[in-house]
Amino acid sequence: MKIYFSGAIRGGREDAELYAEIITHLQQYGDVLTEHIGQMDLQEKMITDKEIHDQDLNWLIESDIIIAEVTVPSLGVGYELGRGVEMKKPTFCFHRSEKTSAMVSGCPDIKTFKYNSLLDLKVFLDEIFQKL
Ligand code: 6IA
Repeated sequence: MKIYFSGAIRGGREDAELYAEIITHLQQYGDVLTEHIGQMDLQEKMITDKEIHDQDLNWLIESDIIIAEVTVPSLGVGYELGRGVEMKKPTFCFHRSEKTSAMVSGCPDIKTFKYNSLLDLKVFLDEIFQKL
């Protein structure tokens, strides 16, 4: 199972530690293609935006499922969700905020969950992967 985990990078890194915890939890279910999203020391590298886009799009195409943490708003995450839905990938979004974008929570092809704690989130993830 190839898992595409999506979380904010230029949108803001305040949840980076949480992304790392989610990725560790997801790794029991498969290969997380976007492991770098949880790296605390993520820095702009000598890689062009086109290379980032093309690499991520290839991973998205390769993936079997998309899991996104959308509490920190991110243009890139929104873009990946839209492309993933077009590709008919099973797509799941999680947020702690009261609401998230209507374009996410209102999309019938994205399953959106509000959660309070990492433990809640892990329970949701376990249910999702057990049903696949
Ligand atoms: O708009 P954002 O940067 O917040 O978009 C975040 C989303 O886009 C993530 O889910 C990633 O899959 C993707 N993304 C954005 N920037 C990068 C990136 N930057 N590397 C890989 N995926 C990215 C490389 C520079 C980095 C080392 C700081």
